[in-house]
Amino acid sequence: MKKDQASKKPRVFSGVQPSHDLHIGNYIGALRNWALKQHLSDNIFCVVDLHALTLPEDIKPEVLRENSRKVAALYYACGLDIETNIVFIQSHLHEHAEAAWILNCTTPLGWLQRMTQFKAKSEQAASIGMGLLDYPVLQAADILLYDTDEVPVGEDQRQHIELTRDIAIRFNNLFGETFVLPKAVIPEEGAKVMGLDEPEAKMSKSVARNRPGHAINLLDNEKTIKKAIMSAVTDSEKETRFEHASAGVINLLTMYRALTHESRDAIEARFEGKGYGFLKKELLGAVLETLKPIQSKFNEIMADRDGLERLLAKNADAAREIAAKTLSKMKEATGLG
Ligand code: AQP
Repeated sequence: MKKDQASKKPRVFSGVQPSHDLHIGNYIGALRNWALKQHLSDNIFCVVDLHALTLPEDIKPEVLRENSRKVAALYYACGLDIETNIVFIQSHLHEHAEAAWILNCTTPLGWLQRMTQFKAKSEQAASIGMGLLDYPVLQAADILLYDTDEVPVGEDQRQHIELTRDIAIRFNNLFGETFVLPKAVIPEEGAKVMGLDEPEAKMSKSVARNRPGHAINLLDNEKTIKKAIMSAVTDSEKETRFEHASAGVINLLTMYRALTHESRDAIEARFEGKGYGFLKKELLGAVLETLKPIQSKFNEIMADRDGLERLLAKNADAAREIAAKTLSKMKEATGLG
């Protein structure tokens, strides 16, 4: 499928749910990489608030609405250029839900029941709605509406992007070439940041909400961050080599590496024989240095609420122009409209 766009640069699309506070895993696994490579691509970044509704009892309406603005402001605060990136809120466009319905009709149920994120989240929730099962189809709609080539995400999303490709291939086979096939772009370092209090499980927004010390949130103050890092799970050894250390120590080393860009060898040499207290102190320094400018840029953007609302409305119009074309192709192909 050829892309109908003047730009030769690949189209990048990604998003984050404004479900709870964003953490350093979201930053290292996703947001930071969007900013680092933004000049190489033609970018669209979405705040996926429809996805955040998949566990509706988790979040109050006024909190969801406010979180969506905060996440958009954080995208910019983490380095996205305001002029060159389209940042918008998913529910500002009806095209996403409409495209998801059409894809629902062509996606076999078994594909969704196999998703590991669905299995994990449905085990944790007291009751689940259809939206949770359907989450990856809406995600596929998000991605496919924009003729996306690359989806920069953390490791946990790999399976969903593979499913998006399968959904696109099936639709193309059934109704003719309609979608570009996207691929996941996963960072080499920090693709899966683990919980500080439970280094066997990934750092997660929803877990962090009920467990202080699980995550470092991007908007946390210095005292909270220090407490979380200093009480991170390690072990009773002194091993600081990436290949030999325990899960908790590898997690600290990995975060340190992702934030400082130092080589593994340099990091192992720096921490050898020094004890975990020193590693934690150095990591704290790297985290604070990273988060300080992000927090001050975030506060600046949030202080001009009208400006932010205008920007999001303008970007929603720009996104709609692209999404509406693809949706209309989907309707044409399937005999709708
Ligand atoms: N621990 C992580 N390490 C590296 N990358 C991560 N991402 C999430 N957790 C980690 C990446 O962040 C982006 C946004 O994720 P999302 O909000 O869309 O959904 P998620 O993957 O389900 O994130 P969370 O933080 O775990 O939220 P909850 O608990 O609400 O589900 C994605 O690119 C993801 O890979």
